[in-house]
Amino acid sequence: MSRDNIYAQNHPSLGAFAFDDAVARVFPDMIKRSVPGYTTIIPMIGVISEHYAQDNSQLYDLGCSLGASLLAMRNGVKAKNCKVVGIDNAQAMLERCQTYVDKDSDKAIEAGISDNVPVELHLGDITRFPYVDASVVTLNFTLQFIDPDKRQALIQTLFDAMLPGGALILSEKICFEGMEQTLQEQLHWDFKRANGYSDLEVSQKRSALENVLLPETAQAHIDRLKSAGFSQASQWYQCFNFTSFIAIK
Ligand code: GEK
Repeated sequence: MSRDNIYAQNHPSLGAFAFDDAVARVFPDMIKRSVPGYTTIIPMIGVISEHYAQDNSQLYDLGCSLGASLLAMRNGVKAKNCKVVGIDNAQAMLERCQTYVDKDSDKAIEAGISDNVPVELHLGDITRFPYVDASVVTLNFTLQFIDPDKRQALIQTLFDAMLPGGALILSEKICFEGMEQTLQEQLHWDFKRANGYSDLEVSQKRSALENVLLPETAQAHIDRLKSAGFSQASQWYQCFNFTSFIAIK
């Protein structure tokens, strides 16, 4: 796995963070060392997918990157006649994702698994995709990159495309009211330093993400999910300022 050292040198004119080729190349290392709880959340997405996938339905992974959450979904599903659909608008990410999916398919063939769930990858904007018959929808740290004014419409589209009893998994960096913001933010930076990032890397990455990754409070997410119509919406996981929600139709 290539090590992320994108922000290790001083960048005098720092551009906004983008999911380009340099990021795609180091992404597995970057996300594991930057997002507290990521390595717990991924396998749990498999567990949740197994529970909520319905026969003859689609499972969607929005902002699938290199396919970590997508493959957890694929390998969790036990329901019959399902398909997993991954969507991402970064070509560099999706091309690498295809190679991970192919490796996963080869492993299944070698293991003699004949009913491996088919995967379809689409290069495109998650706010414009024609979703249908969804039993499980995952946004694993993706909604935070969508224009806040478009978030309600996206969640509503997903709710409308979901089958009764379907589940939406939403993982996000969140913000807090008052002193808790400072506390959680500092613990996140400590986490990054404990994982080998320098102060310069932490501070340059923070500046690059400003106006690109826009966190909201946990309550704002719950309110949005409820107002879209989900009968139940709650946090199932939190580590510092990173959390995951589950919403049931
Ligand atoms: C994982 N789920 O490893 N349309 C499509 N894709 C988008 C859009 C958009 N409008 N905006 C951002 N993306 C993954 C991790 S990363 C999270 C998800 C992170 C894509 C973007 O290209 C990137 O691949 C992904 O959303 C977010 O479980 O880097 O913190």
